[in-house]
Amino acid sequence: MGLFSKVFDSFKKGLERTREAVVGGIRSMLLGRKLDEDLISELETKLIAADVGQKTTRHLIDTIRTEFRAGRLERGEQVLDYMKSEIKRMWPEADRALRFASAGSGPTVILVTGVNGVGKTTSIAKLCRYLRNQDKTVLLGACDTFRAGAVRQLEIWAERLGVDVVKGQQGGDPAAVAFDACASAKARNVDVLILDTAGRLQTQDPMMRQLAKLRSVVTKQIPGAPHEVLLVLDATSGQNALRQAEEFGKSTGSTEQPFGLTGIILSKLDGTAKGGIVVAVKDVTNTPVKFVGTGETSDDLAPFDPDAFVEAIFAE
Ligand SMILES: Nc1nc2c(ncn2[C@@H]2O[C@H](COP(=O)(O)OP(=O)(O)OP(=O)(O)O)[C@@H](O)[C@H]2O)c(=O)[nH]1
Ligand SMILES: [Mg+2]
Repeated sequence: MGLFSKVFDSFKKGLERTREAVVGGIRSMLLGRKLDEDLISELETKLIAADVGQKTTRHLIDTIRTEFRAGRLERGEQVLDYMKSEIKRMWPEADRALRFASAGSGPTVILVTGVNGVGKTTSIAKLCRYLRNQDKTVLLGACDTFRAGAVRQLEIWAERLGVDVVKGQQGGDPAAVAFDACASAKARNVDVLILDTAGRLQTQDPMMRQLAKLRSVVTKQIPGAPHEVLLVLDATSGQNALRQAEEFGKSTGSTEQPFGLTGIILSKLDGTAKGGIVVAVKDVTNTPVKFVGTGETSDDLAPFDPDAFVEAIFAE
């Protein structure tokens, strides 16, 4: 199966609830109808309900209205196609790929963060599998020393995936674990080190400072690292996820340095009818969604592909 169709299938599966509950409604509302001002207003309400965000909804509705008044859009069917192409145009090609250390300056370090229970550890297992499928060697660092059972959870994944974990003391300093993990990744010459961190609220200052400290330890150990700082957002939390993206994005951590998020993993897309949030995240942050999680196994991760996403969400 080609990569596009594989990604398309996983999006289609993951977006089933969104498609049925929300986009299905938009489709049946539009099909067979002549476009008029009433239909445009109905569409606006549905798009807001689909969680695609205020900004994108406004953009779509404004352009549809302009096209309608100019006589270029006349029927509901045309509106569907028009929305598809407009939404696809939102994402630039360049910024979605994972950034790796340049040759000879490795290992690549990926730091994963987010609030409690959003799916950080599971996403790390998925990412690990994804990288292993590309023949990369991976090491995990268990920097969640806070929650009892967190290290064990990561170890269970690591055993299944056949990779090693660097860990420290329960309750110990996560930055110390990060230090050891970097040293070990260098000594073993692995391609990628992924660091798991404890869940934290963007409003918890000490926890955010701890994260900034961890980050600077990594940078001291491996210049240029972390190459990726990925924020995991739980798609089922809707508008709340958007607020987290905003806050983590501008969180200073060390008070003078922006924290430097490089990407978003949007998890649990399979468990929600709020799939439109992929579009809304683009609205409120400049941080690209790099991956989406569509289930609980290590295979349920897909690189975010706007074309596949839009085709899947509008599929019949
Ligand atoms: N359906 C579904 N469930 C997911 C997905 N990703 C994670 N989960 C589930 O979400 C729950 C929490 O996942 P974790 O990976 O432990 O989340 P976490 O962010 O590491 O949690 P803390 O370390 O406690 O902050 C688990 O039951 C996972 O199986 C996903 O994409 N889809
Ligand atoms: Mg965790």
